[in-house]
Formats: sequence, C-alpha cells, structure tokens
Amino acid sequence: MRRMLVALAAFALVGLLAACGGGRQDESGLGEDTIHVADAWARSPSEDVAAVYFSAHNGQEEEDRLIGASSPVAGRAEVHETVEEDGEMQMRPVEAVAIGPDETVEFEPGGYHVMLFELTEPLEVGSTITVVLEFERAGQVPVEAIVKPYVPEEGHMGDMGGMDEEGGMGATGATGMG
Ligand SMILES: [Cu+2]
Repeated sequence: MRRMLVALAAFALVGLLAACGGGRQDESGLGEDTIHVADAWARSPSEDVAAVYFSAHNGQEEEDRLIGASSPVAGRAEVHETVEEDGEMQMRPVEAVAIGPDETVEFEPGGYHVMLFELTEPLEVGSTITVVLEFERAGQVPVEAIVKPYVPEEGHMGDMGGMDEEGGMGATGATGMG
C-alpha cells in the first residue's frame, strides 16, 4: 500500500512538472500558451486596400491555423498567399495558414499576408492600425500594425489599378503587392 502511494505521488509530481513545462514563460513571453505576433506592419498601395505583414509564433502544444482576420479600419479582410504563376507574382486567398507547435511563420512580402479591403479611410504612414487575427485554437489575437510607405518590390512595378475594375485578384491586378 505504501509503495502504491509513493508511486502515485511520483506520478502526480511528473504531471505537475509537465504542466509547468507547457506554461513556461521567458522574458519575451514566447513560452506562453497562445499565438504571439511580432513586428506587424502594413502598407497601402491605394486608398482602399492594404496588406499586413507580421511574424506569428505558436506557443501552444498543438498546431494552430490562421483562418481569418478583420479590422476596424477595413470592410473586410482576407488571408492571402503570393505565388508565382506564368512568371508573374500573383496573390490569392487561402483558407488557412497552419503554424505547428513552437513554430514561427513569417507573413511577409512575397509570401503570406493579410489583405484589407474597403478601408474606411486612406492609411496614414506612421500611424498604427488594429488588425484582429482569427485562429482556430487561440481565437482572436489583436495586432497593432504600423503603416509604412508603399514601395513596390523591384521587378514588380505593377500597381493595384486592375483590382478595382475587375473586382478581384485579376491577372494584372495584384502584381507588386503581397
Ligand atoms: Cu494580398
């Protein structure tokens, strides 16, 4: 009986240590059991569209997925990826972006990003906007993104002019963004 109690105590201790391990927290806060977003910024190529970039770290023990976004300064938001098609960089909506446990995914020009549409007013360079990221597990994660000047990437000098006319990600519209 006594042996049994010792075993139980040891088992409880291991459980406790495991729980502490999962909730560990260092100075950066990256050990916390949620999604951490850093270095968020935005750029706006036109009066009513903007792209948001950031670095997202998953501090959870399970995979999480970015499944949507919203912003008080935009009528709607989409999660986008940038792909090369027929030698041109195109961006298109994705259903979700998966982030593994303890993994960091960069949302950056030329890759994943959050697209804001129907801006309530043109974004002011140097100002900060709020974007709410929607994760499957972590739920809503609010992010403050600083607005940087829009500078098209070299070699992708197209503008977003085609988007308004076509009402979507036309073949000529998205070049240079994303
Ligand atoms: Cu986009």
